[in-house]
Amino acid sequence: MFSNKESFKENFKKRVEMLCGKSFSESTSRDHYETLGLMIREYVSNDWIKTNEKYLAVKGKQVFYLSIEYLLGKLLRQNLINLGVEGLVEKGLEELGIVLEELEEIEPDAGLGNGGLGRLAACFLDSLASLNLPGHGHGIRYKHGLFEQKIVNGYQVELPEQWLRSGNVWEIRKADLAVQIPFWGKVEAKMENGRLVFHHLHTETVTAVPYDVPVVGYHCKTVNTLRLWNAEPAQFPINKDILQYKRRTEAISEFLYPDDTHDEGKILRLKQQYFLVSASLQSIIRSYKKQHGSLNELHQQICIHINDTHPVLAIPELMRILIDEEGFGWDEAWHITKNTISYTNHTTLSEALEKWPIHIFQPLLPRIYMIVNEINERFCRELWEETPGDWDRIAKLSIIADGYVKMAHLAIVGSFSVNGVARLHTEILKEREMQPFYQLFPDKFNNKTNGIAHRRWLLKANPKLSTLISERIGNSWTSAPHELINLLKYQEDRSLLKELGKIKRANKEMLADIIYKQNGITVDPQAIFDVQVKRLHAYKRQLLNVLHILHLYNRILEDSSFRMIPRVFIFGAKASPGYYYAKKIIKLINTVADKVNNDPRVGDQMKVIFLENYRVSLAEKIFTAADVSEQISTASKEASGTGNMKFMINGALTIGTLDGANIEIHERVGDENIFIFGLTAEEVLHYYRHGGYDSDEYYHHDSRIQQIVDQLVNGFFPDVHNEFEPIFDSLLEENDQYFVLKDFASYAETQRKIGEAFKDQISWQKKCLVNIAHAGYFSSDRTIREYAKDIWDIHPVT
Ligand code: 26V
Repeated sequence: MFSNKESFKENFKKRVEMLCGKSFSESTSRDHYETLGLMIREYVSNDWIKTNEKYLAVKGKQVFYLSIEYLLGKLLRQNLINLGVEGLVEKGLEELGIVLEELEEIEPDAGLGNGGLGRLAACFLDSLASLNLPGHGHGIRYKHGLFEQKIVNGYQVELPEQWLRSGNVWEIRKADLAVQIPFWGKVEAKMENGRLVFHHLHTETVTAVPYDVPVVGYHCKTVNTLRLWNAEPAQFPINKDILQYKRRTEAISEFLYPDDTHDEGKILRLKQQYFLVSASLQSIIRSYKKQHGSLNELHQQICIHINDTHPVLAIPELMRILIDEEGFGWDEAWHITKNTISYTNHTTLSEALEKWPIHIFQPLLPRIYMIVNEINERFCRELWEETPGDWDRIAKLSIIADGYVKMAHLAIVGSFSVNGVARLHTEILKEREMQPFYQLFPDKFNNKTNGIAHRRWLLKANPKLSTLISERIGNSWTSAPHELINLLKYQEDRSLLKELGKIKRANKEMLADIIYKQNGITVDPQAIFDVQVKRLHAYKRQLLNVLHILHLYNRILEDSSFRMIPRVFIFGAKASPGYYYAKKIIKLINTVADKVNNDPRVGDQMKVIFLENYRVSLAEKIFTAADVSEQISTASKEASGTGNMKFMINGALTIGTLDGANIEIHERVGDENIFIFGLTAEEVLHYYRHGGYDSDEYYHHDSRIQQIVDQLVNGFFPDVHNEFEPIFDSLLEENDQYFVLKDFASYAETQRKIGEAFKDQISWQKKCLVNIAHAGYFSSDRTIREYAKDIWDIHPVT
């Protein structure tokens, strides 16, 4: 049906009428979107089946990627591109009077993730399929993805997101593959045939129904599977309140958690985690047994990767299946489990490391708790035998301590590989946060610097730039992103550099239109587009950016000779609904924006824009239109960052700290092509350990800082008295944990240099070109190849 344009058109028209039960002339854009989606699904189904058959036949190792989040965004155009039929379909539709872009608008973003971690999982799926690697995702089919953000009077307001409202063309419900997930109840131990056997009784059981989504590889025949689990009532219990049971059950896959900061709903979060893990493992083991019979060699045939600690219950769940259901002894089961599971750590922030109170864990998952307890006791016994009497060490390493189960400890002890997501992050894990574990298991620790799906973030998001690149270096970079390095040859090619500038300009015009539509503000595409888009967190320091804007505003008002290279400061960020401080920062950005944008004295020198409801599809339009990429986290805090790579590959220049993957970007592009400022991780960690930072000093000795900090509370923003006191206090009373004031001078000076550098457009574009050329390394194809080789031991199946 996609073999040529005419047959596509023919087919499409016929199907619209068949599927929608109306004549083609009466059909709507939604009819067209759905028909096209179903055609694509039908088209890939053959390769999908064949891919699974191949994986069975080849008998090589397979990986199952378990993640509580997948931030997929939209799939329509990416699928067309990967299938190699985008041009044909776009043209064919056009001849039928249909604009593909309008159909894309109809597709809702699949926003089953919070930020970097969930988007990474989505990028990995693209790379796995595109590299013909046998790798499948398992996740939860949340009815409501990440909340929709509205800005009302400068404040964030959250609305439930409704991506499934009109159905989802990409999924197939597989009711026959449903599995049962038990919660609560009691465990009974019995001697049976000379063996202690455990029965989990009086449970409340939930049915997990899989919905499969095809993951289409780029220009290849591989179609992998993302299996998303939906929670549904099992057989209705007698003598129970049926409605309440139904509600409790369905709640499990109702909402994506927007954070883990709050106690309320904690049981539900743990239920989600076990639900994902148990459903995934039951399904993996069932098909494994069909293929292999026994589970003796499980660890040689499959790998189960856990994306952060959220799916760490895979460890005790696999133990449970091996022991309780398959009759393995403890030691054998432990050997298999430990060698099947691998784990990625995504943060060292202590407040983000998961731990579960025993009083919640034990009653909800009694058998799983017993197993975790046994793992812990055996582990502590080993520690004791190694260093008898060293209680301190045992207390530090123990999986269960102080009434909590520490999920990262369980993940490290129960897996064969622990990786960080950028070199600095892995070093901090090894040398500081997880140092005693590193000493114990040095061989488990390894680094896998993150990457991004260049086929989404460049090829799809930025068609103009992609075309220009292909004209110069050929189009094999789409499958071999390191070939982008060949662009370095063109550093002195003025015509190419000018072309680059023109493309950026066109993308900026498109973003300016969006800004006008959403915010009613006109921005000048000639100005520097300076962008910070990411989740709102104190450590990411959106505050540093907005305080600097306030300072520039003060200068414009006070110094009539001061002229700025015009800039548009663009923000996009969601704050966790319960994260009070983050919400204050959003209000501050919008308050500063109001003041700056409405002051005629500022004129065109600057504008401040907060784009509401930042999400994947909006991100695609923002990254391509940015000149400056803000990556300004307090050094040591951002594990990797991936937005930094998305900006880079679209030719934006980074202003950044030596944090996360910024360090590796800096190393590749060199001092000339990036703007680095601020404290190093070592300096930050030294302050944390030994003290010596006094934010008051910076307040008293830098009049610029004093002025902006005072403006937070002195009535400068007249309608919002007291509003920003918590921010003021965080800077002075709480001694500025994130070193905003300490890094201010260096940030301001570096921003000044950026303004200067922008004046020479040819030299600026040359820097952009060098960034694009080096971005190939940060493709998730490279990252996934490293996982495949060093951790999973999986190989392409073609
Ligand atoms: C979560 C929370 C929740 C409680 C409050 C504090 C806090 C701080 C951080 C987090 C993030 C948890 C895990 C995560 O999303 N990490 C991100 O993973 C990305 C992909 O590896 C990486 O690029 C980001 O640097 C990292 O923050």
